[in-house]
Amino acid sequence: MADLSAFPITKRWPASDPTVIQLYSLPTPNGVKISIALEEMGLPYEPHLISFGTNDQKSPEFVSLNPNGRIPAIIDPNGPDGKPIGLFESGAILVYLAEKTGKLIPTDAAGRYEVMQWVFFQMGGIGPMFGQFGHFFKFAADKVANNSYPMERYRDETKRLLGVLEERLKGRQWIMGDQYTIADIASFPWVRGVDVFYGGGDVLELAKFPLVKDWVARAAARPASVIGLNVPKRD
Ligand SMILES: N[C@@H](CCC(=O)N[C@@H](CS)C(=O)NCC(=O)O)C(=O)O
Repeated sequence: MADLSAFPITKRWPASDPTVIQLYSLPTPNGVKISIALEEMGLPYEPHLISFGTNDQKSPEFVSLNPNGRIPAIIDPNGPDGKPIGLFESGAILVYLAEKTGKLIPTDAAGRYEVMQWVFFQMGGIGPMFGQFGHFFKFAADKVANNSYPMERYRDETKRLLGVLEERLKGRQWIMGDQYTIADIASFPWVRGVDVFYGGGDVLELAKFPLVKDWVARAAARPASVIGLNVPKRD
């Protein structure tokens, strides 16, 4: 039986089955990347709900696994050399899981770097910029009522990034062409999120990005996404 007692997070969120991957998350655009990938890969895992309502992500137990105090994070009891490993940052977790299973990533070296490039594009561009757009458009709209600059800046940057995706998807079903990969899983929940969570579809003129819209619909309809988009279940 795997021993996860070295991870203080397991005191507050105990593993009922310590032999499977422990996922600490919430169904947000970053959180669902990992549940969707785990579902696609068919890896057994145990989800633990990290509630923002009670600031669980800043608790000492959670911060012991992710010093950055943000979801998602995992523990894999069967990490490299058969030893348990804890990981945070969704991009790092996606790459780890893809390399562990050999799934959702091309087998050739050039293809692997190409996937990494699009995963990093999401991590450095889409995630932070779309997140700031959502902040100023939805959550802090009252704070910038007299200054349209922050909202406009992130709206325009979000649209620019959507344009980059639109261009990439010309003649391609998925970001890497025929193969569905962690690059799609990294990005589609964010594009879906600016519409579904933030209600920004009209302001961002999503209709002007038809290939992106169809790609999100295709990715979200996959059986693994239908499940993963709602894991862990909210209270
Ligand atoms: N770069 C990080 C970002 C993680 C992140 O921002 N997570 C958000 C949810 S989508 C979060 O935990 N927010 C809570 C907080 O900031 O307190 C990753 O991709 O894992």
